[in-house]
Amino acid sequence: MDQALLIGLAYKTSYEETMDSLIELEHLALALNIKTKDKVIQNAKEITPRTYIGSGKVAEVKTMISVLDINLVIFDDTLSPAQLKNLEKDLDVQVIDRSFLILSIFAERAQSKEAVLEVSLAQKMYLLPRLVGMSNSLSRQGGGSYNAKGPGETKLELDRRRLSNEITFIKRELEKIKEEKNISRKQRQKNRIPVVALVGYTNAGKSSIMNSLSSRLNHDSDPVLEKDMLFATLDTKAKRLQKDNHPPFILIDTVGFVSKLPHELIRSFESTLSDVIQADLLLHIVDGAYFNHRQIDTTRDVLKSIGADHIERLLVLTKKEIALTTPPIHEDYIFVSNRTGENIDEVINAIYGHIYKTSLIYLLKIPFHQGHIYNQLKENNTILETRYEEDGTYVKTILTPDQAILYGSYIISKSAS
Ligand SMILES: Nc1nc2c(ncn2[C@@H]2O[C@H](COP(=O)(O)OP(=O)(O)OP(=O)(O)O)[C@@H](O)[C@H]2O)c(=O)[nH]1
Ligand SMILES: [Mg+2]
Repeated sequence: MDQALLIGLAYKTSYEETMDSLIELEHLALALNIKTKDKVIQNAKEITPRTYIGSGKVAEVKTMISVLDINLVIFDDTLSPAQLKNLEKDLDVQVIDRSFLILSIFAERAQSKEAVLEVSLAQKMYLLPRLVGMSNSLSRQGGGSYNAKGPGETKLELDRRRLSNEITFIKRELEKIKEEKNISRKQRQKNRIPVVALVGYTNAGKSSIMNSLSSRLNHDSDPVLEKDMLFATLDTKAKRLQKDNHPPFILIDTVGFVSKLPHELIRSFESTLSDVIQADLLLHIVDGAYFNHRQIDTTRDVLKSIGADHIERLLVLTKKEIALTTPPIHEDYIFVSNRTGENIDEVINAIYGHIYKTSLIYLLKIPFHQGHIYNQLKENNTILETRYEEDGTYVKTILTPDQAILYGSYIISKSAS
């Protein structure tokens, strides 16, 4: 097991905030089997360009390394290529940063072809500017458990050109996957079923909510993986859910966020996150038991950076049955427990309230030779009344504004629902 020393700089942040972030870094490290021996915080008014922390602190850290038998130093912020190189030279152990750590976790967890490609792209983009003058850390082969599945065959001697070619190749592959996804998305849109996406900090309980909603709505598909682990979910899963006598919606579970998420990752996860950008409603899931407002802010920031901040958002807190206090949030939220099922029905009602709030009751006349339209309505909508007349089937049903456009030519009249 690697023995690590974690280093944070209290620069424009308080000591407490920096420590919170280091504790999270400790969990991230543990996800890769790296044990944290100690944490160091430097209060600083400025960043030292050469080594990020000041030279006095570097000397102090060097002593700690030998006393504590440290073989890995992890910085909580992204280091520049030159800083990495200088620090390795000064400290004489392997030095990595938070971005590299997160990328390594993603690499270890990625399963689907899409996620594997996205992570690999992010790693290569991270590596590219760091190739020149890079010493041994980032290219080290299987040296530590955390990068066993690390940047893969990317060795130091690999030149920029080869890395650039690989980046181009992966981007092309991802483009193809995105194309395929677009087709299936178009098909979904053709049926105009609203899409609800689960978003939030990693380990907040997104996958658990998906399972709670699925079982409450009698959806008999396999549950998705829920686990007390950072980044348990890396792939997108979609389920079509429907409350009895109500129209259906698509629920999407996807990757969680973490603070200081490497920007390479956000950029390369474009294909996975595209589902979020296209959603009609976001269920923002927040851990209600280990509540930290920073997690809400981080999720908001990431949503903004991927262009999803305009989408309507519903705040849902989890782990109610073990929460000791009521989290201090100044906006509406639903507090649920995925263990006891408390307030899960409220979430379902709130989803319906949001996605179908502008729905109206329509009377449609469907000619007999267009029975497939009636079948489509029966499958996707709530039919309130069916009457067979001489000139066609008369159907009273609830339609969303999108569906009203789609079925426009069959509409005879409408009334508020
Ligand atoms: N006690 C309790 N535990 C919960 C509740 N909801 C989720 N959990 C637990 O919290 C942990 C994380 O849940 P997940 O659903 O995997 O979280 P996630 O947001 O999907 O996390 P990532 O996919 O890793 O981003 C799991 O161990 C769940 O069993 C809850 O309401 N109460
Ligand atoms: Mg999950």
